[in-house]
Amino acid sequence: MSLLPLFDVSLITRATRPALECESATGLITPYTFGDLETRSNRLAQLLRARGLKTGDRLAFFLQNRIEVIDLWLAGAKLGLIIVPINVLYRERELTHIVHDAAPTAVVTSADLAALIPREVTVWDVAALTTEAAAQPATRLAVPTDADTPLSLIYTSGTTGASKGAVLTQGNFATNALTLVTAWDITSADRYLATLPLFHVHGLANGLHCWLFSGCHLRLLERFEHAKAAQWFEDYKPTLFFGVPAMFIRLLELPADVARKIGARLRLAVSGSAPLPAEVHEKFRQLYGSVILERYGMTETLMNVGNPYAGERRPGTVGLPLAHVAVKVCDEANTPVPDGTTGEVWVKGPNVCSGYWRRPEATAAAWVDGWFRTGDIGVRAADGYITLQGRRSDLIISGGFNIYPREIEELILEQPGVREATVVGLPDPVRGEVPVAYLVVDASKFDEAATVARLRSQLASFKQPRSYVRVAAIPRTALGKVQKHLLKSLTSTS
Ligand code: MCA
Ligand code: AMP
Repeated sequence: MSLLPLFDVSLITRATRPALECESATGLITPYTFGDLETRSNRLAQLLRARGLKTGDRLAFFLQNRIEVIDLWLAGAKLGLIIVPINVLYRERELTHIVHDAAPTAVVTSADLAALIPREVTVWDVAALTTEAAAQPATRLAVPTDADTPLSLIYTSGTTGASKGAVLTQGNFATNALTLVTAWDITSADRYLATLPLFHVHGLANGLHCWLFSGCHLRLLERFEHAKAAQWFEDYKPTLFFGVPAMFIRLLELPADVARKIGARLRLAVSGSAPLPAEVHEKFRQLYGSVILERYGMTETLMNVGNPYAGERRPGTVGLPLAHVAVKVCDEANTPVPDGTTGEVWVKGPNVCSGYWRRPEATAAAWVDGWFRTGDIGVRAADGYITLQGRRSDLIISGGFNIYPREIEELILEQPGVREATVVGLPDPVRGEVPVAYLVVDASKFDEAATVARLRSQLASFKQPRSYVRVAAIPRTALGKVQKHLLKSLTSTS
């Protein structure tokens, strides 16, 4: 199963229907039909072909949400390219790693972001590319593709510090979208307000694809800004909203009468990417009259488990396995445990990616007999509902963005005067968790301001430690393992 026939349900058969409105940073709203999207992506595909791109070549984008991301994605699917989305918040260290690892032909970006891209890779300006594409023939170029044709390399933080590219195929994306459109009853009558970034799978594989397959209407916003949320909901009147818990927590700040009106039109609100606290689920229901549907996924697997659309959406749980996804909970010996017993969640199905880009060892470590080890710890109740209880690794999730402490620790340790560094996630009322660094320093050599400046230039904003706590020693077990739980209660010694 490749993607184009599924996209064509909208691109071709709904060509004259309004498909999309894009809001620019200045508030200007531009409408497009599905036919416009077909033509724009055909012209872009012609240009990319003329620039020498062929099946299997990588093409990266480093862009805020805008229509050109959709053009690139569709052109990539048509030409069998491997599109590499890059988080716009990434900075020098993260960008250098991704361009070295993925080796894209070029990175498509905008004038305001171009200076951040490492020099060694070719940069294509998105505005120039779009202007040039507009002069190309509108005829479709489409190479043969199938379920195994890779469509995207999506980087996901690795426990070793360097992120790995999950190789997602057309079949993975097609399975995910078909499953979700069916499970959540998304139809062409829906109106989807898209504020999630298109460089991660929540906004891309769920948001964009559910829209394209169902033929519903989309309003694409550059990014989520909580101060504007009430006005967006009021203007656009969405029936569908997908968000991370931080967004739902922000939405609890709206006045009760506004919330009630929004909730009356909202057919479905879906939360994922991080745990949704049960009290947020309940407060949202009280304020909006809408019961959030929480689901669970990963970059490597797209969506795995979700609360039912028609049945009970149980707070604090991620629900039941989605169609096509097999789930088991295993102990340390890789043996399935009985219901009610905690273990690691393993998944299997056509939604699961084919492995990590050029990382055979990491791939071998994550897959066992065709099952993918998620690293998430959970328990299944007797009636099948799954509750996630934590993670095997010390991954921090802040505002739905993943942070591996090791990556930050490695950079801090490179700074003068730092003898030891450990980063842990502390609770945060909006973002769920935020990173905090605990340091053992040589006070005569350590310069905190210089360290902060260095980290800001090298790593994404959401990875910046909210504070740098100096301690006399990092607590360790007899075997030398850092006891992160003890650090959380430590206070500064200087
Ligand atoms: C976030 N920020 C941005 C952007 N997005 N800045 C510029 N452009 C963006 N597109 C950062 C800023 O650097 C700033 O960092 C902070 O967010 C803004 O803070 P604030 O305005 O207070 O926003 P907020 O109300 O805290 O909301 C933050 C957010 C953001 C909008 C919810 O965290 C977000 O977009 N999260 C979505 C992450 C996501 O899509 N995850 C899916 C991964 P500073 O703190 O320095 O001021 S896919 C996944 O996990 C799996 C597969 C799954 O299951 O879905
Ligand atoms: P990513 O690497 O960005 O794909 O993040 C995937 C991780 O996000 C999963 O392994 C989970 O730890 C976490 N996650 C996603 N959805 C949920 C959820 N509904 N509840 C708790 N954790 C979640």
